[in-house]
Amino acid sequence: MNEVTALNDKYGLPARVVFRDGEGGLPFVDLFSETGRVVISLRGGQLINWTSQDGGEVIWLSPQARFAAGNSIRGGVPVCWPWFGAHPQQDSFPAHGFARTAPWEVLSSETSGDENVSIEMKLVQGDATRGYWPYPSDLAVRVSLGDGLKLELVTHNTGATPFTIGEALHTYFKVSDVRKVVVNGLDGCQYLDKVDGYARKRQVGAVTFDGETDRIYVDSGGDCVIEDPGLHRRIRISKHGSRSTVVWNPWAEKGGRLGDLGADGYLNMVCVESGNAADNRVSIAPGDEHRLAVTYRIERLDGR
Ligand code: TA6
Repeated sequence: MNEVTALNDKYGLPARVVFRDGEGGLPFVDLFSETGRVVISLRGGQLINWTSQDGGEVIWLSPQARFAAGNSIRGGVPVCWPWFGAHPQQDSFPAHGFARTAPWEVLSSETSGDENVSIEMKLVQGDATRGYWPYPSDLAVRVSLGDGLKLELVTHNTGATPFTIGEALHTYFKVSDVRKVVVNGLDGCQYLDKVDGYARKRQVGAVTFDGETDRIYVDSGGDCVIEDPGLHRRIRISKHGSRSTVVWNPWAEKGGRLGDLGADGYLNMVCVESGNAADNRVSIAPGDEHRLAVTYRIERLDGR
């Protein structure tokens, strides 16, 4: 019996939770609700698309995304764990940790009425990952589709020593034209400007985009809102257990160099990432859990 068949037998729910062979032969799972649909890759535990009944495509996936083993998938919601960005000591370690390229296993799936459907997955750790992360730990992701889309990232310290993580749900949102959107909710927040040598600056007003933008806003726990007049919508981002917000758009030159964003892909995406990075990394005591939760909701600008 192949993996997808076994997954459907154990966790599939007809017309609501359906496992299938996706791009690159990766096991994918589709979650269906009357409010929309999400697609998840079990490699990386990564949501790769969310289409809302009333808002169209919300989470962006690069047309040039690579699904081969070892590659991170460009777009969706990559899971950055147990560090964010470059590893603090080991240059050879993968950027944003190893969770997003590792296999994940399904823990459970469930539905509640026609609107709510969810799945819980767990990172597979072992000999292949211990060299990166020796600490006994569990990492789970829960994806819940219903009134909006909720993602939860739960780290459990199952060992006898404390450890410190950096993390983020590195979400790529689809926008009409990044030059015409703004991100509200970060006014007054301090940020590290990666485009300017990680200089510490303070946000004034809304975040706008007219070039490469790569900022870690620290001590930023409030809602953010992506205002997109071109798509007649705003996307509200509400979070708990996350003190950092990362805003990223590579713009044309870096976007072209990435090789999997497409020539003009930068125009139709913006990352607003909920995490704990830089000053906000999280220390977890033995036996304790840390939960990062974020909910995305669409609001129509034209009142429809
Ligand atoms: O979250 C922003 C960032 O750290 C950028 O500096 C850029 O590296 C981006 O992540 C994408 O990283 P990736 O390793 O997925 O190409």
